[in-house]
Amino acid sequence: MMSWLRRGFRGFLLLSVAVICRETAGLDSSPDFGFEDVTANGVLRGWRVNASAGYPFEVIEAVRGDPRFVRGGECSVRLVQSRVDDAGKPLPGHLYLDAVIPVKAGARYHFSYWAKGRGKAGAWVYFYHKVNGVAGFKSSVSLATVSREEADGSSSHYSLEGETDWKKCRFLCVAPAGDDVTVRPAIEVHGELWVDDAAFAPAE
Ligand SMILES: [Ca+2]
Repeated sequence: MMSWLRRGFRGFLLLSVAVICRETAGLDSSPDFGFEDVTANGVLRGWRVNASAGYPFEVIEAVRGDPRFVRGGECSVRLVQSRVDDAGKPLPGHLYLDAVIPVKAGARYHFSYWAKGRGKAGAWVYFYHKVNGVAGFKSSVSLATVSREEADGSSSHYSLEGETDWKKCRFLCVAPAGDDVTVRPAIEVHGELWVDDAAFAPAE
């Protein structure tokens, strides 16, 4: 009898752990910061272009196995957007992380990624506020570069001139007030850039 009870209890524990793991995985959604989740047709599964808000790209192309253009893992992404408006102002593309990340009110984070190529590299975030369990849009913010010196004097973007080395592009994100706020970062590009190894982490 005791043995049966012990087995039953152990089974219950294992089942509980399995349920918790599944729920945790669902919450975190495992952001694809390395651009590694690519279909056989070369489509990135963990990132998307927000068609409703505009900011499309002429080319979004997963790059696999080319050491010149892949910094970490097996894949990176090539982004091309060269269009300008009637006044000659660049029309950048925005590539959005599919997952959303929980943030603490008022806390400072760095959103970063590595880029190479020729063009301008910026960043945006979309904040969502959960009300009654449903995540609703809260605000969108263009992120400032972490340091102007690092970004050649610009507070809004990095300029890449076709250097052969990867450049780390770092941006500061300050979470707004409120409970249950999540953030979706977006990579902003004008020109032709290869991007890899993104990260979103508390500022040191
Ligand atoms: Ca990668």
